[in-house]
Amino acid sequence: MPYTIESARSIFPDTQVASAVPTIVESFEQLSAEDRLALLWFAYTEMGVTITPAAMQVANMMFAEKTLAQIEQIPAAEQTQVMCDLINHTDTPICRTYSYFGMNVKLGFWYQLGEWMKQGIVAPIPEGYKLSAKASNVLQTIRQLEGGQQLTVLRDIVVNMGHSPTTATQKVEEPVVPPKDLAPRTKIVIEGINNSTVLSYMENMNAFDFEAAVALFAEDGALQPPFEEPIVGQESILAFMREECYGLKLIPERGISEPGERGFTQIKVMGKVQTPWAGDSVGINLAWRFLINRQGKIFFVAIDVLASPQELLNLGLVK
Ligand code: 45D
Repeated sequence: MPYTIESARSIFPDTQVASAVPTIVESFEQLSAEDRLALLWFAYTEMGVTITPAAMQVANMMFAEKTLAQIEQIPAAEQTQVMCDLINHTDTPICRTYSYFGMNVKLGFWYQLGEWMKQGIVAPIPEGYKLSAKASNVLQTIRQLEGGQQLTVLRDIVVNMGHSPTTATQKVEEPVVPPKDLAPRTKIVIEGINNSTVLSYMENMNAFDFEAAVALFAEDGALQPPFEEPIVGQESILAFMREECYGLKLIPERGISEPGERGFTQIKVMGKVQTPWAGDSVGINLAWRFLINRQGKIFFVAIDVLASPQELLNLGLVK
C-alpha cells in the first residue's frame, strides 16, 4: 500500500507525546472567564521559565499597536472586560482583530498587557482573588508540568483566544513584511543519522532559510505541528514557517533510521527546540518523525512534544 498522509501520521507509534497539554487546555476552557484570567496570571507569574521580550523583534508588533493603545486608554473595568471577552471568544471588534494576529503577535500582545498589569497601567487581578476549586486543580496540574510543556499550554491558550468569524477562509492576508535576515549557518550532527535531507532540514530551519527548508519537501508533502492537523503542500508549509518559525533553535540530538515500505525511509529524531520567547532557559523536548520518499524528499514530518525527558532516549528500539 502506498503511504497516505493519514497513514504516515502513525509511523513510530511508540512515541509518547505530552497528552497532558491538550487535556489541560480543554479543562481550562471549561472555567469561567474570571477564573481563566486569574489562573493565567498565576501560572504566568509563577512559571519557572522567564519570558523575555527579545521575541518582540520577530513578532510584527505593529499589527497590535492600535489595539494596545486603545486598551491603555479605557477605564480599568473596561480593560478587564476586554480581557474576559478575548478569553470568552466573544464577538467584538477587538476579538476579531485579535484573531487575525499571527501567533507571535498574539503572544507579544499578552506580554505587553502582562507588563502593563504589573505596572498598574492595565487592571490587575483583584488582590486576594480566590480561584474556584476546579480552577485551582487546573493550576496545580500546570505547576507539575516541566517548563517546556507549561510554555506549550500558555501558547495554545493564547493562540485560541479571540473570535474568528465562522470560516477560516476569511482570514485576511497579513501585509507583506520585509524578509528578515538569515541566521549564520551551522553544521548539524545527529547521532545515528546521516540522511542528508534531515540534516539539511535542521540546518535550513536554524538559518531561517524557509525557502530552502520547504524545497526539501515533496510537492504534496506535509508538516504536522504538535497537537495540530498536518499542513499540506509546499506553499502552505512555507506560509506557516514564515509566521511561526523565526527565531526557533532546533537542537536535534540522536535518531534512528529504518526502511519503510516501497523504498521510503522512516527517521525518528529526538532533541529539543528553543523558542525566542524563552531563549536558552528552556528546551522543549521533541521528536521529529520523518517519512522520506524515494526521491529523498520529505513526504511527511510530525513534530511532537514529548511526555517526559526520558523519552529522549526512547528510539523505539525496544518493542
Ligand atoms: O489572559 O521543526 C497574562 C514547528 C494574564 C516547525 C497573560 C517546530 C492574563 C517545524 C499573564 C497577562 C514550529 C512545528 C494572559 C519545529 C492572560 C519544526 C499572558 C516546533 C494570556 C521544531 C500570558 C516548534 C503570556 C515548537 C504573556 C514546538 C504568555 C515551538 C506567554 C514551541 C507565553 C514554542 C509564551 C512555544 C509562550 C512557545 C511566550 C511553546 C511561548 C511558547
